[in-house]
Amino acid sequence: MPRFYYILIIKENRYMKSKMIDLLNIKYPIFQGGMAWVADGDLAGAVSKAGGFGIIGGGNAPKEIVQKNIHRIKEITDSPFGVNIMLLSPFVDDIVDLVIEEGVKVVTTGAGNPAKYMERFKKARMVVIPVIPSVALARRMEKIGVDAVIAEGMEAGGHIGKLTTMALVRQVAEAVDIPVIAAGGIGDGAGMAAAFCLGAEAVQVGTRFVIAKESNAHVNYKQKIIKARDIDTVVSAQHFGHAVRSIKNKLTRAFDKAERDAFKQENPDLTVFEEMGAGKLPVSVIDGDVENGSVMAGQIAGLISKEETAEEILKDLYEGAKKIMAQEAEKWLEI
Ligand code: TUI
Repeated sequence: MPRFYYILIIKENRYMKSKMIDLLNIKYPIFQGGMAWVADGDLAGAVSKAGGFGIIGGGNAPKEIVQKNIHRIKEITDSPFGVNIMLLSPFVDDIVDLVIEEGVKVVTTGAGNPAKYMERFKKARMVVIPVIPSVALARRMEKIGVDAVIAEGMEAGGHIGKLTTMALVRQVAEAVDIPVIAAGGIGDGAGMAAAFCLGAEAVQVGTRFVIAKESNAHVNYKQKIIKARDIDTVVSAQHFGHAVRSIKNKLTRAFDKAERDAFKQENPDLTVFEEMGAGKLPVSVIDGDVENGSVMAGQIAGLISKEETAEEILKDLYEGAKKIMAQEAEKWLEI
């Protein structure tokens, strides 16, 4: 009588197919936006540890601060993470040196064209994923050898382009052969599912992670997002600087007035508009002055109401998208 040995093969839980899961070796195809002042080592570490893709926001911070955050994330987790390089930063060259020195494997870029750094990134065998606001820039980025692009619509918080996520993601996905990550206006599973239907291989979520339990953003900032309605964000400095979306407050009203005044003058003083940027961000994120500081947030803020851990947010997004995809598939089956 032969003996049967049963070998129990415990398979790791299988997740969906996505080129970004394979490229970055992550569990969920969900990036946490590299938000200046908010996306520090603690937040990005919590997201990466839970299986998402945590990104440290370089913003306008000097090298030492970004380095501290990189060291912090390495303390929290061995999981993959990235650093966002904000190309308008006065310290951009230092941050490029830093990510290479620190052996950071993935960079995302924002607010410009990263072409002049590509050779160095590629020599260091880094994965490069720029944010792009148009099809033309997506095509140019594909030509210079980036690994994927983040198509960020104007629903996003912070510095934005002109197209909506719906129009941009679809057109970029048709135009390039590299993977597309959708961003702007995505805050739950339904938004995530919609992005995948448009051709995205992953999503990037910002505003919902601002109110994560592991986020060090000031409680006043978090409360502003929790209380915001769909119509409570506005775009400032659209005509005289870098367009920025944030929650309406005293600062945005001052900018509205400055814009109206500038329109009336032949040679308006534009220096006032530069201040709308990162200079006013720590006033709200760190000091909690949400009237005089810039409360950058996306249009999806109206949907975001609960402080949860990064892990809960990732699970809710993924499981929510999965459920909706299954429900829709059922409806679409031909009888
Ligand atoms: O960069 C962001 N969001 C940001 S950056 C930031 S800090 C800041 N604040 C005020 C003014 C300026 C910076 C706060 N939020 N998102 C990614 C993003 N990139 N949005 C738009 C773009 C973009 C725009 C133009 C990317 C490339 C681009 O290329 C123009 C060119 O050079 O061809």
